[in-house]
Amino acid sequence: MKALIVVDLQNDFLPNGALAVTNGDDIIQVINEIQDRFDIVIATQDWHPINHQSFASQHSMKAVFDVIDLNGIQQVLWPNHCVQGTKGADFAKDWNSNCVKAIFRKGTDVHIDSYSGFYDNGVGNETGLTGYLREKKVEEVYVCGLAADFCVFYTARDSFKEGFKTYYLEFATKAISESGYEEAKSIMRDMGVQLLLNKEDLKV
Ligand code: VGL
Ligand code: ZN
Repeated sequence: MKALIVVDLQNDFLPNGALAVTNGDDIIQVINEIQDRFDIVIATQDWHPINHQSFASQHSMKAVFDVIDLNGIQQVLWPNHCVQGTKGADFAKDWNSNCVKAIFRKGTDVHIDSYSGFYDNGVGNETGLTGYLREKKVEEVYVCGLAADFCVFYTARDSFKEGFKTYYLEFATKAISESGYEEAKSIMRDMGVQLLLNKEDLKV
């Protein structure tokens, strides 16, 4: 079975969103086009409580994009984003999300961030995604969405680590930082994640 994981395709990561990814909306159409070819479509949803500790607003004397030590883990401080139940946390309205079979919410624990759809940044708590994929007899995982250098990268990395043949859809993701994106791609190449640059490279 082949699964498509659409990572955090939410308003706050689109232009005018709280943590806007440049041209983030450009990928919606291609995701709409390819998603029907997969046996299962799964979404992740960044879903933070209002006082989440990854928010710069929760730390005095700190600014957005500062890096701090949060309970022993390096943490980039973000603007408030994807707050539970807000419009910013909703899926992009132009995305046909009707085909989504399961949604895995992450970043719900106030004390720790969760870039990956599989487990939090401390690799403590699982979302249940691994178990779900195994239950559904998934062997190949295709990852797209936002943002390329954070949640899409970590989700692809952990999918590979969990033993799934993993494809990272470069044509269906956009990055927050271009240098971070280059580094993420080089790590994935070295690991064995398959990077697909163009839609035509997708043999599904
Ligand atoms: C993300 C930063 C903070 C992402 C989520 O979806 O890539 N990035 N929260
Ligand atoms: Zn977040």
